[in-house]
Amino acid sequence: MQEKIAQLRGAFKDALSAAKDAPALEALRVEYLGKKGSVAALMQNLRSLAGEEKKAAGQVINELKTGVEQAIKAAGEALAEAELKAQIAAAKPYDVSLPVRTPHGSYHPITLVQREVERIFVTMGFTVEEYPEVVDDYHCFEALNIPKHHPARDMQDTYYLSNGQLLKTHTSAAQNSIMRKYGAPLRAIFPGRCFRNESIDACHENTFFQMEGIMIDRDISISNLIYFMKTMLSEVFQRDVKVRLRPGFFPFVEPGFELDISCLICGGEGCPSCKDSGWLELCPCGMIHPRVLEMGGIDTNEYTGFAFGLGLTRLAMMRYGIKDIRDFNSGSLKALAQFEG
Ligand code: FA5
Repeated sequence: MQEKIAQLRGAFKDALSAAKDAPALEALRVEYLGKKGSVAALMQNLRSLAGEEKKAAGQVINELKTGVEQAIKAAGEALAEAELKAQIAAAKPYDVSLPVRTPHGSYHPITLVQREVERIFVTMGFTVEEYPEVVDDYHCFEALNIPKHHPARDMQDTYYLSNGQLLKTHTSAAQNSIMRKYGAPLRAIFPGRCFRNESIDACHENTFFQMEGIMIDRDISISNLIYFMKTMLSEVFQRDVKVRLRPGFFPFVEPGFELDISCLICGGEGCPSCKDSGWLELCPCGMIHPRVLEMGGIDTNEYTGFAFGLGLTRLAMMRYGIKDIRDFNSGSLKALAQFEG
């Protein structure tokens, strides 16, 4: 019996070193450890032995079985590792420090225009401020001289929240806080997302961006306002743009104006983007109402100021020739990928 076991051990060693791949190893496993395999056959032979001899032979067969199992497992692992190494060696060399060739995305056209306008105003001494999108009634309306039940509230169909707060309808909502934060003199712009319950068409969205600006100092007049508006527009468009100023009513400015820009989509002929008028309402503005300055803690005997509410989304439409405002929020990657920046 011992001799048979020794022979089997020797034969297994030879067969194992000849097995060069996973199927060969599996065949070896079945041959030695399968139900009808060599080790099982040895176990059958144990029946012809008795006593100590049977016990000793049984122990040796078990050792053989464990040895065969471990050797096949180790050979399998060695084979898998060798295969992986061969695959790595065959793979093309890959340098992770190389620059990425395909673009990973691009800035949204509104972001591009916002940055451009910010850059222009920063060079003129303005700071850029941030303000939350959820605000209270006082800041969005009352501090802007729009008391409760004032008809001017109808112009901004508002999303009210159940806790009494609301989604900012215009960036003017930040005026009071910024005046109180910095006092006069003051030059600041504050871009932000605004929300109104609008009927949506080619030039109206329920979610759009504005860029508010205020300048408060001694002897500030409408001439300063016109100068800053013209400078900003000619920088953004890199050419002379036709603008018109007409009277506009906003309770927080006096006098108030509407600054319209000649539609750059149709060249002033009239199209859906400008509601067939040839002009696009872009930037209401005016001299800050003394009551608004007072509510902001500014001494009106000493200081005056102007404010404007630039329609950033519409500016982006004109800047890039985007005909329909709905494209901005469409999430169409094909449309957005055109804007590199
Ligand atoms: C206001 O929001 C005032 N707060 C602006 C202002 C600021 C006036 C400071 C005076 C002094 P108005 O509702 O007109 O005004 O909006 C300003 C600009 O935002 C518009 O000219 C337009 O360009 C843009 N805008 C308004 N509503 C929409 C909308 N639904 N979709 C896209 N753009 C809009």
